[in-house]
Amino acid sequence: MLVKRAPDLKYSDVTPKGLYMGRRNFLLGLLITTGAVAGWKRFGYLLDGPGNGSTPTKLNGVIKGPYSTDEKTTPENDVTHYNNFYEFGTGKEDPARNAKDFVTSPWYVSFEGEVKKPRKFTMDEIMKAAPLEERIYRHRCVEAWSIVVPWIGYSFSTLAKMVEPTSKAQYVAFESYYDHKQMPQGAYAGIAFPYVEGLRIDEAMHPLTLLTVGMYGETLPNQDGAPVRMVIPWKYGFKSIKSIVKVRFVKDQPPATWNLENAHEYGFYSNVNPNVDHPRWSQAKERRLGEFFRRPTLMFNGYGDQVASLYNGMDLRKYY
Ligand SMILES: Nc1nc2c(c(=O)[nH]1)N[C@H]1C(S)=C(S)[C@@H](COP(=O)(O)O)O[C@H]1N2
Ligand SMILES: [Mo]
Repeated sequence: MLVKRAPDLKYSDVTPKGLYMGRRNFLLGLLITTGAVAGWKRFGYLLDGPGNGSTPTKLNGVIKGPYSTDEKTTPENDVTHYNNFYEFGTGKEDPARNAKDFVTSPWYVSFEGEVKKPRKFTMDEIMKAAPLEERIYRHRCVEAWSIVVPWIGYSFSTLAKMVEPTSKAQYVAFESYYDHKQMPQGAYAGIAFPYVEGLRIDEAMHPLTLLTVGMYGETLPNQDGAPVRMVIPWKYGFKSIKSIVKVRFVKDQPPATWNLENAHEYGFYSNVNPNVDHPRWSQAKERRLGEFFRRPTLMFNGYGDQVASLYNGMDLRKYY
């Protein structure tokens, strides 16, 4: 049975009403009327910088990161208009339309559980914790379409190390933001929210696992998981959880949304594997968005050299 869980803190609880309504002027007025000059620095990024809702802004000082594929990148318009983000509707074009006014600042990501230094990171702290890298990764949805995206971020492990996970931390549980007021279409999606996902600790700490804050040179568009999401390129797309607010280090394998909905079709590991079909369709091939002919799907989505050793001795038909 599915139990709906509520997030500890609703976004509407921590956000000034005007901002919640998506009015920038409210914040400007607030700063001016309260004479909050000191607040300017703190809220500066809300006004002109990362994660301020629907308009992606240019990210400066991005360096070239490791592991980039030299395959042709998918046209940005395809990547931003063919999405899975069920909180904003189940149609592929729904998120682009319905996430336009999604309020993504202020934003906090809480790191908690089996760590020595639990803390909440502000979006500003996340943006500044490490140099931002562009990494061109293949991304493959379990529905047999794929994209090649110049993501921007840095290894999740960089931030994780700052909270000092203990030896009890065997898995990492991720949770997306959910607010039915901002995401009314979620009520019809047929899955439980908040969206949750999980990784084994060694998968989470693998350098390929990207804490992602941007793409195509800019901050993330709302429909692609603003202001911060995960990208795990050797796993099916649903592991790459969007708009995260909570990261919990835990002892036991955590729940994962699609696995909760249908464990028979979606395993916890969900490594891209052309040899293990989905019960309802083949996973042997995929269609790259913008292309006509399907191409063979690669084991671990082509990242086997980097990640195959994580699964030594595991039966990947059993742990699909
Ligand atoms: N919170 C949340 N994260 C999510 C999803 C979702 O519905 N909600 N869909 C997943 C699926 S199935 C895929 S394929 C990718 C799609 O990412 P993209 O739209 O940026 O291509 O996001 C994943 N992350
Ligand atoms: Mo997906």
